[in-house]
Amino acid sequence: MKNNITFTMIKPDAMENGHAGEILSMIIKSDFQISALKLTQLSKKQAQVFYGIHRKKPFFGELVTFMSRSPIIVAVLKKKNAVEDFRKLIGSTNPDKAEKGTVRKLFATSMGENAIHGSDSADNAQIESSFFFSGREIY
Ligand code: 3AN
Repeated sequence: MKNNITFTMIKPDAMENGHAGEILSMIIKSDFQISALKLTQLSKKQAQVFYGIHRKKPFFGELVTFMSRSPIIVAVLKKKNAVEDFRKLIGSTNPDKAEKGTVRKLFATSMGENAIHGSDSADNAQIESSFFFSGREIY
């Protein structure tokens, strides 16, 4: 059961705009079980490390500034086929292309400020969960 967890962040834009409660409700109603949850704020340095894979991209500086500007909610979610099902729930990176009813269609304002993160693979779900939570914080 390697692919039964995913990792998510409710990003600064969604937090600032008061959408956290509604997003958590969508997640729970979609049958994801919350295995770990916390409110935190990334430093610029931590955001650079978390998004290290994008460091050569033109939007990297903007991404790091955005992700560190306000507190975020981070969570580990459990469900069969979690990574794929969660990517469906959040929708495309570009909110204009996101399907109706997805989190990004409802709450994202742009490609950069797109409300929510979801891991793109089971391996990354593990890595990203460990970035924020110790083993004993994941239930
Ligand atoms: P996703 O979050 O859908 O997996 P990634 O991994 O390609 O998308 O990108 C990570 C984050 O980088 C996105 N969630 C978004 O905040 C930002 N990002 C991606 N592409 C762009 C872009 N073209 N312009 C600005 N920010 C971007």
